[in-house]
Amino acid sequence: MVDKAAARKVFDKFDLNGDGRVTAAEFQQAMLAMGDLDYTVAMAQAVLNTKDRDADGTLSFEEFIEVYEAAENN
Ligand SMILES: [Ca+2]
Ligand SMILES: [Ca+2]
Repeated sequence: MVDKAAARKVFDKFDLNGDGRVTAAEFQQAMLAMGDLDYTVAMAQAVLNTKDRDADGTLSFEEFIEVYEAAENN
């Protein structure tokens, strides 16, 4: 069961421009900000590709939850 409030806080950190969508560039920037300095846009794009269910090129909050959930279970 996902803690949606906690996931929302993380999502807000990733959604740098606050438009409710996380792009690959935003995803990478957030990973860098969290100290993962080797994280590349290509890596962010790979995550995005597997979770972007509606194929709009960005992660919505609902799509992001899956990433969050996967990270939590790691
Ligand atoms: Ca955004
Ligand atoms: Ca999407």
